[in-house]
Amino acid sequence: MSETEILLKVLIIGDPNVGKTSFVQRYINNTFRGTYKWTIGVDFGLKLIQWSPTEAVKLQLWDIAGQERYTSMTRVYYKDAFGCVVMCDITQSQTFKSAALWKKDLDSKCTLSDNSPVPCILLANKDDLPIRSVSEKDLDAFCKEHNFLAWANISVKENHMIKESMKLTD
Ligand SMILES: Nc1nc2c(ncn2[C@@H]2O[C@H](COP(=O)(O)OP(=O)(O)OP(=O)(O)O)[C@@H](O)[C@H]2O)c(=O)[nH]1
Ligand SMILES: [Mg+2]
Repeated sequence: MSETEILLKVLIIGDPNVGKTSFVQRYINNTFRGTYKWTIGVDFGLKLIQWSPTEAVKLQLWDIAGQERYTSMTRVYYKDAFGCVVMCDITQSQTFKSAALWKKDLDSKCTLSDNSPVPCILLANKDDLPIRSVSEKDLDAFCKEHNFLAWANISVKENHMIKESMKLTD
């Protein structure tokens, strides 16, 4: 039986230090490193998902450095994206404000081929920490206001909701 393989480009964006690279490493290699080494430009990850006996999906993850929001390179990185994860840190309310700016930046520079917005989910990382700067009610409202398909609390450190989050649609 021949197998169909589809390549899909998924962006991972959000402020520096929210855990984007950690998320990609956890999702692909199931590893976690407690120290911070900021990304320069963009890193890539590849995850193969067996969708059905005859169909495989290759997710090409574009892990974009948080510092890049202030550069014009984002337009180049966003090109041909099929979906997007915007990540924030539940202990840092500023990272939610930035998530809205990242989403605006994406929507202003990139759409799907039918001109509709690139589907985006919001992941609130570091759920293992005791400090919470944004309530779940606020997150619901934030998602509706900024047109995210869905949101989830995750902890890359504790491997909580990582695989599940990549299947979120609503
Ligand atoms: N407590 C806790 N720390 C985390 C979690 N995920 C990531 N971190 C830590 O947060 C820091 C930043 O993680 P990175 O994944 O490098 O952040 P980034 O978003 O890729 O940052 P830039 O590359 O600068 O954009 C590191 O010290 C991680 O160990 C988590 O779920 N819980
Ligand atoms: Mg990084």
